[in-house]
Amino acid sequence: MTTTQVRAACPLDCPDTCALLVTVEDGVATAVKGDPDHPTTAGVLCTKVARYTERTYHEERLLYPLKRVGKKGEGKFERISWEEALDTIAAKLKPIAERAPEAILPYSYCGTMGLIQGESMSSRFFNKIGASLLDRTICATAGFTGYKYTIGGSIGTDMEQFQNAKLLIIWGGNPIASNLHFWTRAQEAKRNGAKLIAIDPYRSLTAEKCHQHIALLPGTDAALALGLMHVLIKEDLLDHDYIAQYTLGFEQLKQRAAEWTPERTAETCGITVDEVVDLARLYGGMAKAGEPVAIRTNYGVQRVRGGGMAVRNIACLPALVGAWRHPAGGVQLSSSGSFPTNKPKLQRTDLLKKIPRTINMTTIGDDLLRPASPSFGPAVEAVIVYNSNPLAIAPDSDKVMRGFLREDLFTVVLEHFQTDTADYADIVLPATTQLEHIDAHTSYGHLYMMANNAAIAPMGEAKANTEIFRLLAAKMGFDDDCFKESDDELAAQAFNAQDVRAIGFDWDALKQKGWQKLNMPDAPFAQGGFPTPSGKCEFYSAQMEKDGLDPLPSYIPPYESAASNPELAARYPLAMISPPARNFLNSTFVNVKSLRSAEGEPHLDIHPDDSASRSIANGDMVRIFNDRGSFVAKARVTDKARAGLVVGLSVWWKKLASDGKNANEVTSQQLTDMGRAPTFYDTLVQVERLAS
Ligand SMILES: Nc1nc2c(c(=O)[nH]1)N[C@H]1C(S)=C(S)[C@@H](COP(=O)(O)OP(=O)(O)OC[C@H]3O[C@@H](n4cnc5c(=O)[nH]c(N)nc54)[C@H](O)[C@@H]3O)O[C@H]1N2
Ligand SMILES: Nc1nc2c(c(=O)[nH]1)N[C@H]1C(S)=C(S)[C@@H](COP(=O)(O)OP(=O)(O)OC[C@H]3O[C@@H](n4cnc5c(=O)[nH]c(N)nc54)[C@H](O)[C@@H]3O)O[C@H]1N2
Ligand SMILES: [Mo]
Repeated sequence: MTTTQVRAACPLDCPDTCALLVTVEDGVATAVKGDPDHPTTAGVLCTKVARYTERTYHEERLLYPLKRVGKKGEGKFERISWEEALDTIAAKLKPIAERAPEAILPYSYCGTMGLIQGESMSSRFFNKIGASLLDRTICATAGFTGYKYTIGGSIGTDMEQFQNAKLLIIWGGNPIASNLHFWTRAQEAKRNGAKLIAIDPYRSLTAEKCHQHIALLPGTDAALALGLMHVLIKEDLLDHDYIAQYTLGFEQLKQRAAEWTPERTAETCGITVDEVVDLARLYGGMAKAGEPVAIRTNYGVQRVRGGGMAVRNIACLPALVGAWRHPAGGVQLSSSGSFPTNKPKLQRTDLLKKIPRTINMTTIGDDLLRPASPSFGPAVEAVIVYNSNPLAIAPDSDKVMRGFLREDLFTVVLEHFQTDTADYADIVLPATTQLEHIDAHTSYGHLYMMANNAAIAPMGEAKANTEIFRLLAAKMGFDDDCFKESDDELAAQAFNAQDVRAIGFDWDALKQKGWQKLNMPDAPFAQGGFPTPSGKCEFYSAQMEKDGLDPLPSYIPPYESAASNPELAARYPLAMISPPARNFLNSTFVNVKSLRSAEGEPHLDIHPDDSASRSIANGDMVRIFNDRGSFVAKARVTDKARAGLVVGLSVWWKKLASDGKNANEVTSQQLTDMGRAPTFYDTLVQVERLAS
């Protein structure tokens, strides 16, 4: 028997981007382990990726191209050859490409985070056609934009520093589920005497393990940050020198923050005055004493109407108290902006003859149903889905389904499995998993460039996304050289080796080593140097004013809350959030039995006060509904959800739920204040017990 160890990288949409060691015995991957030498992975994997071979060798893996023989959505397919599949697709796309190229729409997100199997050959293909551009907003663009206005880019505290913090505020994140290797460091900080505080409307796995949990109302984080600024300024818990040298607009900010008394803040956030004042005193007081105070803020705060502003306000706090002076101080939202990637080269944006229209992936529900019009352009006639599962993950799901049901829509899905979305495809193409292809990776949690080697041969007739688009390009008659580049040739262009951060980047060397840290300072903004227009942390942003936004930190209430929409709240009195379940990765892994068993079935956490008034007992089946739709779940009566809030951990495959539906039946297509992002956690519902 020959046994080898192959260096790989986890492709999942998670900040940790782990370095993997894959054991291969006679061509079969038998184990996936965390690389013990990689500083952030440190030999540990989450439950999901430890079972990656179970997913790769799953008996339901798609191994051959398929064509639909049943009705859309029914899931009846028949095996066809690659030749037939590619010919069918090219024959459909060619006339559309000639007549109305924007009627062709790619739909993809982060099923893999790889720079190569993500957007490289696929973008070249769609750019050459002149297809509609896709605004990839479904996750992070609200916070990205709010942070950019303030800090200048997605750069923050190095993940490898958090264990040295003395105060750690986990703000709108559940790292035990979604950022495990940060949590390891948070625990180390705790052992070293740090205080951990969670800010989250739900007592998540993480909030439960922190010293303090501040359970504010969803969508009110921007107000809490303003209240903290108020107290910091009033009690002079400030770093005047840092403010004077490295920030812009303090005097205006002071006036704005003056409006946010602890009383008003507490009222808006549904918490106590003491919670506001004590948190500000602790944060400002420790910073003043020279202790490292750090904030890890995540996606939980962003999925509401004012999500961009919430992140912006939070990002102002470290500059006020001078927390950036310490490597273990500051704030981390995402580290993605630290990587000098070469996306224009990988994606060949220069192939575009003109800038096509852009369709927002968040509003796919409306956009697939939209007829041709002068403002919209042509109706969408063909959609090619890869690295995503829109039927399960996009908001206002009933509309998404109705769009994909259109008989005149031609749908191609590149997938590992027959997902909810694949059921609506005309042609399904089998894609390789991370063990079967190569890729280059950045991370949005740490600072390592990562390489993934192929560990095994493709399963069945599966092909890598890149190869599928290469073959399609040939069928379309595209003979540009860029469609002939191999995955290795693509990966060699992944990072800009002239950039000081990636100096010496060499793909062959990276493949051998597996990972290489970016060349970055320990404390990125200790001496200012913010990549904003002014070079400072912008409390006042002229760019925001230009963009029609309030240039100062402000509070934008949710679309759907008791305070902002009492009429709606009279009918739908409960706020619903649907954050990630620990054993799933968005909708990936829901079909892996061992992981699904760990989650059981779709649940709804509901506070005892709210269940009692509805005669709901623990374990009852309940219907969750609003004007957009409904879904069914099993009630868990628990005070983990604050009163007035219900929590349905997600994202379930619809077809694996008893009613064929999931939480996105009730979420809306309304967009955030900035970044054109979804508002998954800005949803009012009613809940009723199902007659048994
Ligand atoms: N196991 C697992 N890991 C994942 C994922 C997964 O599905 N499963 N998904 C990955 C992806 S794509 C992403 S974007 C990240 C997301 O992971 P996180 O950044 O952790 O964000 P969320 O899970 O959206 O929300 C985290 C917490 O925010 C809380 N929250 C909800 N609304 C609010 C609010 O208004 N204010 C505050 N302060 N908190 C709120 C939720 O209750 C939840 O406990 O995780 C990644 N990692
Ligand atoms: N209600 C609710 N909805 C949510 C969220 C929530 O918290 N609540 N979270 C939102 C967030 S943060 C995000 S990021 C989105 C995520 O939405 P998506 O990016 O669509 O993520 P997944 O649901 O995991 O689907 C990814 C799919 O890509 C496939 N895939 C993986 N690798 C490859 C590959 O190499 N080739 C091909 N062809 N396919 C591949 C997987 O099999 C999987 O089916 O969901 C959003 N939706
Ligand atoms: Mo995400």
